Amino acid sequence: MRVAKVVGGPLALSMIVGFGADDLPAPTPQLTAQAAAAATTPTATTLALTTGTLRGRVAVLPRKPAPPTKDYGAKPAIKVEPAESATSCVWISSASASASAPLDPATAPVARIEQQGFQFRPALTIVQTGTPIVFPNEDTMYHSVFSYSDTKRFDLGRYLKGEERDAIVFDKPGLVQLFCEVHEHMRATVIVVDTPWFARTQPDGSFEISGIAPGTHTVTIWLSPKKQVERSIDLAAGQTLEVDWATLVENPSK
Ligand SMILES: [Cu+2]
Repeated sequence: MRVAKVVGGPLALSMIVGFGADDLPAPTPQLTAQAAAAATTPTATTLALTTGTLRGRVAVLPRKPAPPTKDYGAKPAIKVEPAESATSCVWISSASASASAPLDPATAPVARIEQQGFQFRPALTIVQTGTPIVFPNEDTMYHSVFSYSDTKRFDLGRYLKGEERDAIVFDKPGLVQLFCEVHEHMRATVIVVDTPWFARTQPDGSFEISGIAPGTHTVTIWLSPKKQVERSIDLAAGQTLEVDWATLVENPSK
């Protein structure tokens, strides 16, 4: 049978099901590659069956306004772009010691917070403990990133576009507020969490976290440095749990 011989895998079969045996086209290299890829990703399938997904919406509060942009005395005058839209963060506390262990900074993915348009981008970042973050300057003038937060204190000093600074490793869970010593209006927040299951929402509050171990978990919804809310979920293997917590600020008892 020509059909059975073409390529293996469910993708290839579903794509050729509409053809009669006589008008079946020869498989293209691209089709073969797709089928091979589908056949060699059992890990993703296994993960989907053994873990769960949390998806939904949470509230997003307006961000506390930063001080107004001053005349910083730059010549020519700097062009300050609008700050990013406000977002929230969601994370799921892990009861598993291995999942909640800090990442090894040597192998952890490096996060990035740019200074661009005289704003931090992103303005809100969530990372797992142990994650290094780099702070590249993408503007044409000096920035000087620093934090006085107990969770992570550092001061990168003044540097220009293209000048490298070492990554900062965020090695303790907690909240870090970032500032620029040159531009008083620039603000950003980093949330460091002891869990691999976290998300930063879209500006409309939507989010999705996958790969979560089944069980009963506490979900933390971070809305501002002074406002976070907890919820409990029961998640089964293979389940996608849909939640709507968009109004939880108005109804805190809900
Ligand atoms: Cu700056």
